[in-house]
Amino acid sequence: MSMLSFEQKYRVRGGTLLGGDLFDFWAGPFYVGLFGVTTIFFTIVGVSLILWDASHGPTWNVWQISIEPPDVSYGLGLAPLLEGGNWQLITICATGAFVSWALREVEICRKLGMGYHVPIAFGVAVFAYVSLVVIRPLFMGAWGHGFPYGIFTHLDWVSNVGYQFVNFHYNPAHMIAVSFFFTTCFALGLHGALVLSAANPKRGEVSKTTEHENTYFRDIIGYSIGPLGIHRLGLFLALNAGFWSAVCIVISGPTFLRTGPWTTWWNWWLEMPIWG
Ligand code: UQ2
Repeated sequence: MSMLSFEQKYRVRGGTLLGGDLFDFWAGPFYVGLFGVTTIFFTIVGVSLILWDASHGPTWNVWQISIEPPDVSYGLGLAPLLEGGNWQLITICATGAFVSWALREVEICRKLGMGYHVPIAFGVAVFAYVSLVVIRPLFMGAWGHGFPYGIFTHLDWVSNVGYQFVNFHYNPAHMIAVSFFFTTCFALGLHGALVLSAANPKRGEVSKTTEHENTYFRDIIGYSIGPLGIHRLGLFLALNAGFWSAVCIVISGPTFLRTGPWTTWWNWWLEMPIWG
């Protein structure tokens, strides 16, 4: 797949954002670019820090390893390496690697003359991560509000933060995010099933086409969004799931927003003057 006949036309110099021609080359099938170099750099440093921190920990059990953020008493200052300083450096490396990867995607879009849908979509996922470990901790005045980097410990963090707001499901932005996640799954279920059933008819029959797909949905619900439309809808639903997730956590905690606990936040509805 890496040497399609039309690659010669598109595998061209230029389109770089930074670094000019210096890193404008490929390593086998992979475009390098300045941001390929910075991605590799942040990844190697970040993973090394994780392993080095874990080597000081009580376990090599992958489910139990956890790199903890600093205690909230360190505020927005730097912490000693083994008391949250590694978490701070790993967060810088992770954000650096994710942003580098997004910018490498932008350079590839520019080379290919494509729209920026892919880096924008990836950027929303990065935004969801950054809102947890940078934006919300900044608003709350301590890096200790970030989540720990461990498989089970990050799940415990989510549970604890949820209960700090009594019942997180009353968070209106959380409701919107969850609804978008469910709708994304529903749309992908419809789409994947439709494509596979059209592409894989019973033995001896030829694959069906887009017109059969359209007709299937017109027959069953009287409407087809179309083969381009379903992908636009999928992108819209997925981006909104990530975006409202970021919103729902950023509005939970910062005191100047005065939003929690989420159960009593809804008192504005009960206190409306229209009830007399
Ligand atoms: C469709 C279509 C596809 C699809 C799907 C539909 C031919 C291959 C799944 C049907 C989708 C509809 C009716 C939209 C559903 C709306 C929500 C919010 C889930 O028409 O075109 O292309 O895969």
